[in-house]
Amino acid sequence: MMLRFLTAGESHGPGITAILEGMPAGIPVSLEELRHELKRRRWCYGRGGRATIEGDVIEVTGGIHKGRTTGAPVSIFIPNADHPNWIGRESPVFAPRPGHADLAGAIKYGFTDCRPIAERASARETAARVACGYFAKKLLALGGISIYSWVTRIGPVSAKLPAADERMYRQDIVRSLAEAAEKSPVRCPDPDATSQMMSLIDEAKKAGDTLGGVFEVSATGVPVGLGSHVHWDRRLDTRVTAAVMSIPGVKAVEIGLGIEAAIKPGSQVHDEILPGEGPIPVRNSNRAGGIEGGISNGEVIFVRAALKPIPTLQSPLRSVNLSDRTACPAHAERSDVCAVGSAAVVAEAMLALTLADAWLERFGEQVNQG
Ligand code: EPS
Repeated sequence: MMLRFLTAGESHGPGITAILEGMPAGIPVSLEELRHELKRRRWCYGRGGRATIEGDVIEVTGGIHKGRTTGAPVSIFIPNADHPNWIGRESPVFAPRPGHADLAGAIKYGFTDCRPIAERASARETAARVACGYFAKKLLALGGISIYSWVTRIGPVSAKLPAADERMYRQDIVRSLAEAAEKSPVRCPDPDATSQMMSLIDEAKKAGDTLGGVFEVSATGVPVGLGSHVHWDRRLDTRVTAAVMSIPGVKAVEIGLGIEAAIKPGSQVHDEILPGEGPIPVRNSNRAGGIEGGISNGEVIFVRAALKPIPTLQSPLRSVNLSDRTACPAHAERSDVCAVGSAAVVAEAMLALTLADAWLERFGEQVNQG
């Protein structure tokens, strides 16, 4: 692994820390841009009060000198603005929330109070991933690679978008969908679907319920040859899907046609190879989603992921009080109703980190902007 990162910290603790190691020296970076990335993740329609409390102030305390990476580990601290409000007011979590890490974590680590599990399992940690992802994006940009995301579905409401075949193949469509998504409070490029999604979120909120959804994340400009067919863990599709699946709440990840590829005959799944005029043969479709045999094939990398509804329900499901084993409603506290738009931005970061790692494996020695 050429580029790796670790995070530490709890949702309501003093802050989240990340160390990103493997960034080459000399990559130009800006705190302004980094703050903008954090802002893109922080708020989408359906997030709770916490998103307005957090300013995602960021401190970069290592690995940068005069606006460029130095080649040393990049160290990042994102203080939790909500931490001071939490001191002395933290409540125990005795009734694990179905769908949350609460119960399995409490049993595994020997707690009756699930609070320590809940705090670390919180998606607050993804702020640090987005910060690390920013650096990966900057590296990829030097190689002409850009990352985009948008939301296609929230609960039962689906966006009307160009056909999947087209959005996987055409870079201009990818870019325009992402541009439109940037203007939507739920990160959905379809304005009609956006309004319906927002109403649905309002209804879910009123009912004390939560909503999941589907987002797509893609990378353009990816050269042929990232990843490898030679071992399962070097395959780019293995790495991309694991990275996206690691986002809290993600339950399914597809590349290209994904599950649909199992339903159609081969003649409608595989992308024909045509002579073209350039140095390598060309394609006129991209149902593979830019990866064949575990190797990037030069087309748009196209990933789709499904996020389950958030497990903290204000009208809670049934649970058990772990301190006395009596039946009771699951723990409820302030939370988000829907965070699919934020998860899409986190997926951009995870895709960027994965591609940057694979890119450095292939081209690393050629990078030095210093
Ligand atoms: C989260 C619950 C909510 C989210 C939080 C993740 O926080 P709180 O319980 O303080 O209202 O807003 O996400 C963030 C703070 C963030 O920045 O993403 C959870 O339980 O996972």
